[in-house]
Amino acid sequence: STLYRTWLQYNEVGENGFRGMYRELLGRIVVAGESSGAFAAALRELELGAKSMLGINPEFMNAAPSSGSYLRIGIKTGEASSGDRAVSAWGKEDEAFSLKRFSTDDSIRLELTGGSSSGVLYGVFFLLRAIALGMNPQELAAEETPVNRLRMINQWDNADGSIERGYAGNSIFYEGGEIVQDTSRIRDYARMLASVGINAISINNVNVHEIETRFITEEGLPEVARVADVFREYGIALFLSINFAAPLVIGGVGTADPLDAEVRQWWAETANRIYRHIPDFGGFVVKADSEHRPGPFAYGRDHADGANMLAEALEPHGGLVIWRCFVYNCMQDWRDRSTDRARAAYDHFKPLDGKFRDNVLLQIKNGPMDFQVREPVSPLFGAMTRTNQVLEFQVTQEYTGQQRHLCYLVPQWKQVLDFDTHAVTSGGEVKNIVEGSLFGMKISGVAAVSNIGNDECWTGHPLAQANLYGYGRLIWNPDLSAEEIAEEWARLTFGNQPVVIDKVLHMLMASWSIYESYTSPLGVGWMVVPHYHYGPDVDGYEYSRWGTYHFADRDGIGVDRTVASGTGYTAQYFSPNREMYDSLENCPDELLLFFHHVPYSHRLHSGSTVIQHIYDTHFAGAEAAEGLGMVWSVLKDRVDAERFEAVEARLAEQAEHAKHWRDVINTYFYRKSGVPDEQGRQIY
Ligand code: BDP
Repeated sequence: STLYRTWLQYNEVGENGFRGMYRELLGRIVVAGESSGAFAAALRELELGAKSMLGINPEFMNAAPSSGSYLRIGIKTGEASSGDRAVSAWGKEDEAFSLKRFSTDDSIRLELTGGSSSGVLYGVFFLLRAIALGMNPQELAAEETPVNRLRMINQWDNADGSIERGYAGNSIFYEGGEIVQDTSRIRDYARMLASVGINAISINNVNVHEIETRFITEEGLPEVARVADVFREYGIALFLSINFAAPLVIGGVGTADPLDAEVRQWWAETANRIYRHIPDFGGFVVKADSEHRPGPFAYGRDHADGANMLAEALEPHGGLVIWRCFVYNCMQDWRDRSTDRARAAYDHFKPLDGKFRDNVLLQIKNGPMDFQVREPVSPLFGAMTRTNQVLEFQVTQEYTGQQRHLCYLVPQWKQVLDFDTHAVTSGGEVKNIVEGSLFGMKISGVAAVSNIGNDECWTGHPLAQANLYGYGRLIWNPDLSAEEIAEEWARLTFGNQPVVIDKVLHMLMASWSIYESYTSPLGVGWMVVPHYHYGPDVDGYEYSRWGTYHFADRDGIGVDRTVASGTGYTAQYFSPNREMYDSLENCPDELLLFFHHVPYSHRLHSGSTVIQHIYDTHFAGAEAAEGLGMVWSVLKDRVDAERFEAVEARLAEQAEHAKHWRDVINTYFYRKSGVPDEQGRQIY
């Protein structure tokens, strides 16, 4: 169905899409060299695209014809395919591709060269995308190298088939405690991921239960290897989330102490076993000492001890340890105002800079809290200069409407990547740090929690497909704009009709700010129903142990994180960010309540008071949410019924829930503050 095919619709291309020329070009495909692995997948994809968009079956040949048009595909001479190497040895050049055009008067020849078979695959997806977008073949030329080396997706799927923070059905990987027998949907997913340049995946939840702990046993591994085979075809390395306590839970070792010789031996043997089954296994993702997960703290060891122990076991095989920095006290005493969850990652990890082995990467969430609709950038970026880093985004919309509300997240990610940490005089943007060259990291990149499940459209909300697409495209090239990406996605997904593109683009680009305006204000975050994280509950977390507070009382609201009177979190940033956030005058409005506790009468740069801003944005946000549905309704008959109705239903639900948010938030603050709305609108 059109829902299932996402952005890989491959609709028939008409004459104004250069059908004739493309038919000639793809009619003959010269394949230089051996085509195995991702190269073979690339050829299959070309065949499919040519058939579906152009109605032809390309003739594959191994020598160039003497005349006429053709496409020649090959791997840069002397380059091995990346599939033959451990992921730690991949280079960006392996995944690069070039597309060169040699046209004559009556023919067009294209030469596609990949740095490896993966490069060929990315080049083919580029070419097919160009055809679908209606690009003129006479203008085709490209030279692309991915900016980030590791471009990863994290599945939070559980073996029982459920998905932690999944909003699009059940897992496509597991059912009833086992890996699914029929892997065809996993293959379709691998193909989707490869089409936007993803090259790594972890296939199980970071919270590892006993059942998934067994994935690394002699019984579990042949099953995992079946999945690795599927991803390998598309140049994607497979990782597993592991349980730090595995030696205890399944190993029969009496401890999981990282400095214990028996434990180290157990992990070394486990690594040997894994690589016997999966020779190009990517490595481990580890959530340790976080939200009740086991970790090195239990043994009085630090995170470097824990990560290095695993790294040593994987090192002979070229594997990586991706160690998450989402470490904080989730059992704090809410009456004690001296603790601040925002400080935790930096406080834990900054002192360990330089202590990690070369094959350890620290995975850092984009913000210091937890994927809120608005947060400052994590101060860890730039603060660690001698440690490999991976930035973590959340594509699944846990706190951003759970795929029931429209929220295109690429603009948010873009802001994070463009944020200047000021760690160096110039060029200290987050994108330059995670890309690796600024501090000479051995390997680094970006990871994100996936938003897919076994729903027909993969992502629950059909328009949420744009987030998965956009994530891949953005981390391949962080200099693309959120708008360019949205437009590409809209064209590939719905075709090139101007009015459709125009409306979809408008909806996507407005959506993040709309969602923000009717939910928690001015960067304070949370105010959601505990545990589910959907829908408003202003005090849901206020008197709990999770460390997520807004401190609203009758006089004011916000978290004081300044140096002089607050938690001192602002000092974790480099100057001048430190001073900017610390100052009530200079702190940007959208983050005001993240950094400062202010009276409701405090005047924002925008000119309105905090309380009036809350009222105004909530009225306007609910109205704008309703407006989204009206924009979409214009597209009836221009988008197929299946997709039209699916989106229409979600937008109707969003409009209703936005009103609920508006009323709960406005009423709460009206009752707390006693300040009436200047415009006298109804607040309950
Ligand atoms: C939070 C989620 C929780 C995850 C945790 C994590 O609420 O389900 O396990 O992050 O990242 O956002 O480990």
